[in-house]
Amino acid sequence: MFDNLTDKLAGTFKKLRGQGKLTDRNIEDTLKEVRKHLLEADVNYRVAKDFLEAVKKKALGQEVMKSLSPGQQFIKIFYKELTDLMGAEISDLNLKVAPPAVIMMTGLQGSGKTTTAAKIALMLKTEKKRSPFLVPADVYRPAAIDQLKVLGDRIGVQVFDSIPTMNPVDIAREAVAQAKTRGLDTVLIDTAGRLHIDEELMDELKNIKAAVSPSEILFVADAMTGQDAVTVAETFNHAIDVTGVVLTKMDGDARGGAALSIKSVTGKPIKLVGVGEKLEAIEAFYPERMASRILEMGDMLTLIERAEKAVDEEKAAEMEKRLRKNDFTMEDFREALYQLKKMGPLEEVLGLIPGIGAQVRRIKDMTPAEKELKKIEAIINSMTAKERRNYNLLNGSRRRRIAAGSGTQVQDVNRVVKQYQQMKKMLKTMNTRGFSFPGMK
Ligand SMILES: Nc1nc2c(ncn2[C@@H]2O[C@H](COP(=O)(O)OP(=O)(O)OP(=O)(O)O)[C@@H](O)[C@H]2O)c(=O)[nH]1
Ligand SMILES: [Mg+2]
Repeated sequence: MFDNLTDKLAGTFKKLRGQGKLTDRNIEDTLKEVRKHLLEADVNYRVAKDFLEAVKKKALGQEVMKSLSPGQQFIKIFYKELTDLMGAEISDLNLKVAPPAVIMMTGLQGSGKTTTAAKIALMLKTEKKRSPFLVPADVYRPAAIDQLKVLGDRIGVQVFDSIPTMNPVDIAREAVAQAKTRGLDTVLIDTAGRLHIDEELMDELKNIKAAVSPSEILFVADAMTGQDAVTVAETFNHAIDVTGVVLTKMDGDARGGAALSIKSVTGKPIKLVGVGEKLEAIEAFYPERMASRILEMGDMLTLIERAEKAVDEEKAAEMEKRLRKNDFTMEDFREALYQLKKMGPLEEVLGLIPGIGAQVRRIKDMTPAEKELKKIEAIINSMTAKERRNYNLLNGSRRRRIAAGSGTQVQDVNRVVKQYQQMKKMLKTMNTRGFSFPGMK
């Protein structure tokens, strides 16, 4: 999802590394590149422009934070604005009305209305303990009614028995009446798609809306169609005042344009995203998570925030210097563990670092509790200064001596050496990915 955009942004942000601070000049350069990336990702021109202006204003007004590098500072601002652009908050489906709540699915042909109707039904049934009623109101395409019946059967959800000669408005009205008698609390109306927007379709949707007063009118958009989806959403919204957007096919190689522009253009939140053909493949839309996925930073910002509070800047700077020289020693390792510990449970902290979370999960021994930390310290203290600077000196007999000296086992010493190596590797990974150790510049 949005891989291309993610890579390009990372490339641009990386250039901020090695810069002393954010200046008019490097902010301008960065924004120019970002603008190109956004337009290439098919983000609406005006949306991109407004967005970049907001980022610029914040970046220029940013007070200098000692513990953050320019790249980190910029990413922090960028991330916040990106989240706001997509809606800032999670928008749940509004079903808090006298039952049955009615959800109307709208959108162009092939956008995923029918599939999404079934997905939502399944989600409401399993997660919200609701009893959905699927209603095929597409009487134009011969197989449309059957398509929904098959899906309903598969997920054990009742389907209204639409007859192709019925009028879609009557179908909707009758389905709602039937839902009441059947004791079903959520009616999902699957409307017909069109290749293009036309008056007739809009009138039909308006009439259905007037007949059954849906609490949700969802515009289903194919994320792969980028800005086109946004234009169409605008038209639908004008005509029938939609309540939210579902972006489908986010599992494909959508470029991001639709996801990034649609909220800003229509003023309507993205509520759900479709991430596959399977009926389970639907997720709530979290603007924050999406922004962090786009920037591929795990929860880098949480980490940045904690780092601001906890890291001893002098020590961090010292460590950074050594790291630069690829000279991260056992002593630095010990120090790093203490610094990280101040930010919270080590595993959790490391898990927040992009590209490292997964690595950490693989390393089972990576959670030294207080006790474990003491042990590590004892082991490192039992090494000679030379060994701490060059762990290659730690041969078998030295390791046995160190174990004896620190009251531990050889396996413990081996493990510490291994953890040290892993930490060193991780820091290197962070470096090459354009991130530095919290508090380092
Ligand atoms: N990969 C992927 N495919 C999807 C997703 N949602 C829908 N599809 C596929 O898109 C195609 C069209 O889906 P439908 O649900 O039939 O679309 P529709 O809007 O009801 O189409 P019409 O009724 O013809 O207007 C189907 O092949 C679906 O399997 C999704 O989130 N991911
Ligand atoms: Mg359909």
